[in-house]
Amino acid sequence: MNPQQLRDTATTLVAGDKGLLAMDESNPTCNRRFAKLGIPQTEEMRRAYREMIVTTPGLGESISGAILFDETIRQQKKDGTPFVKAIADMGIIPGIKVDTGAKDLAGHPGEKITEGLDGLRDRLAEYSQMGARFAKWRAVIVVGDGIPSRASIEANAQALARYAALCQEAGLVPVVEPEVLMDGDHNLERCREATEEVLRTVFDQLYTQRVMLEGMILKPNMVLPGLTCPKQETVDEVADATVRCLLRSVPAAVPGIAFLSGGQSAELASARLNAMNVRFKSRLPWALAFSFARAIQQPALEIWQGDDTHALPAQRALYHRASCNRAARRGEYSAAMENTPQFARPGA
Ligand code: 5MM
Repeated sequence: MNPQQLRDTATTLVAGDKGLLAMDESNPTCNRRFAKLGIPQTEEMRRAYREMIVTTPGLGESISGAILFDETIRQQKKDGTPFVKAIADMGIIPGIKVDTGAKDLAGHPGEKITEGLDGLRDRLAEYSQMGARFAKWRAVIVVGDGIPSRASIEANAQALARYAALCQEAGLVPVVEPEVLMDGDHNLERCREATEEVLRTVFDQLYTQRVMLEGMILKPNMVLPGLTCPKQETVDEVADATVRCLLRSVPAAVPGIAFLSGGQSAELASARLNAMNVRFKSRLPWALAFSFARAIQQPALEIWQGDDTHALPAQRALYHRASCNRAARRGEYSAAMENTPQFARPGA
């Protein structure tokens, strides 16, 4: 482990107004998203889709790091250029998802535990050799009747901390992602309560496992009402609740917080991130950035539809969403940007 290198990588990932692009959907998740649009669920289609993403001109203006899946980090562009090189050539730091998925937690119906610690040291060494400089692990916390349980919170927090310690040993910056799901009719306060408990437990475990906080990134959910909760708070109320929760639970030594989008619409995710930066940026110890998958990719995927003749408009949509989120980091995003052609760089 080289502490200075870890610090430098973590700081670079959240520097300025850039953020992360999560393009680490596992094959089942990617296939599910393809199936909804009638796109064939094959390895070649997944490769072609990822090629469309990594060849988007100007993506590096807004994106500091891209999280890949195991299949993707081993793939190349049609001309033989490895994706890792294509990404690095745009000034984007390659990263890798290293968990092997959320499974049912024994004895706790409805709850999940993320797996992937077995053999992780060797996998990290391989990914590092392939050019990855950071890694990601996602824990899934379900909110419902009587859950999340302490068992699920503690087991997931301990796995996140053990993963993070192994990453730093291997010279990779851990992106620590405890996701409190939006699914359900719980209200914003319930999400705040669960998120705060989860984050406090995660940082307790990170301390126990001797993880260097300056060399990591936190990737949490925003504090939101459940998707089917009748009361949906305003953008500013969500921003306030999220920042208040983070101030109570995230140590100042962490360089950056990069939110997941979690199923919010792309526009809402940008608006909420923007509101946090408008209202609090100058008073926060850490950067507030993004690490979105759906909220950056979904419009582009819907345009691409598995047809490479749609690549250019799809890339425009991707570039546009990345640019909107870059503006949100500065606190300069507005709904009006959704209709301006200013962000349409690809092929402009
Ligand atoms: C929560 O998912 C992460 C962020 O994506 P969204 O911004 O769409 O919420 C993402 O990195 C996630 O880990 C992958 O897309 C899904 O991974 P799996 O392993 O579930 O396929």
